[in-house]
Amino acid sequence: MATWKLLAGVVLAAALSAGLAVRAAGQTQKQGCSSLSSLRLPDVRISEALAVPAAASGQVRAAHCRVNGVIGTEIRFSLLLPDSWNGKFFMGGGGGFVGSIQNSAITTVNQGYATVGTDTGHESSGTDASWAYNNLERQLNFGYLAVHRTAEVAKAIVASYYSRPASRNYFQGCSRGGGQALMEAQRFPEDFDGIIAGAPAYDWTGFAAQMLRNMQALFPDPKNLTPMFTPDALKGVESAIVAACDIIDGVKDGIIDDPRQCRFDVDTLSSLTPAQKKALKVIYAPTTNREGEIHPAQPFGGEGQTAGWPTWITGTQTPAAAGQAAQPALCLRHRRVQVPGLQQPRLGLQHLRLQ
Ligand SMILES: [Ca+2]
Repeated sequence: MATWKLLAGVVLAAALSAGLAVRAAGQTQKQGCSSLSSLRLPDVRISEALAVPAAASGQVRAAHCRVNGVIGTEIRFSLLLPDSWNGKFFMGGGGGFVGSIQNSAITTVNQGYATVGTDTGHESSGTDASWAYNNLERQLNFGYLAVHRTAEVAKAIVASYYSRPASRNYFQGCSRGGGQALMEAQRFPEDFDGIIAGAPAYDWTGFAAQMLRNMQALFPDPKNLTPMFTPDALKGVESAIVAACDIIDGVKDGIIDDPRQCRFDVDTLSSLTPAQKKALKVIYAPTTNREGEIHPAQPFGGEGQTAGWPTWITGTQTPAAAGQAAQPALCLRHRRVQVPGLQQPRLGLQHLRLQ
């Protein structure tokens, strides 16, 4: 009997204790959110710590504590700490040149993850790289440091807020975010337990050289930045290539399974001008400098896709084309690739010499 009483007492005490702990945790979290604004971390300024109620619609629906802040000079981040935490942390990457706080894993907060995103240390549109000019700190932040520092700071805030560190830490990103993912895996393998690298733009220097080379071919006169190819012309190129190479994989379905197997002579495209053919031959060739290949050739296929060539290769309008031309020069300078003409880069096509 005494044993039963003792056991019941222990169970009751445990249940009460757990219940009190849950209530205390809820109260503590709400108070804890606003108190995070006074959390002191080295080289970190917390600009906002706000309890956000649950929402019925939108990307972020779970009730959470939002912590915005700045690391170092200008690495901005936004961390979401859900009221119902699953004990884990999930960081999401950004796209292009980032330039605004982006978090491709932001919806994981609805599953209970604490999640963070960063602008990688500068403010710009995703296709503008002018922020990098003569600013080594921003270049390094964007190159690899901002994601790492944001992860470290976010994990410290998570541990402070929930009174224990996350049991698992994950990262996922696509495009530039995929490149961030691989950079993390290579440089800071302790940061995350699991990493998803989607369509990783990992050879930033290589494809920046390729983009630059393409710009030179497509805009031979730097005073004339009118795109050389209309969307219809690009669709014509794509149709001819698909017609020639679709069947190589054995199935005529409009898809070239392996573009590397495709052989196509652009001189057979009778609707194109000699200048257009010349530019295409450059684009379909590897990018090289005196030391050899910098980046593989652009594969055949996808020329007529709106989100493909017009956006990333040929340009859709004059300002975009001019902007794209300027970006690779900045990237190349950052990585100190020895490309003739780029040792003293200037923002003009006439100064750039790629082989
Ligand atoms: Ca096929």
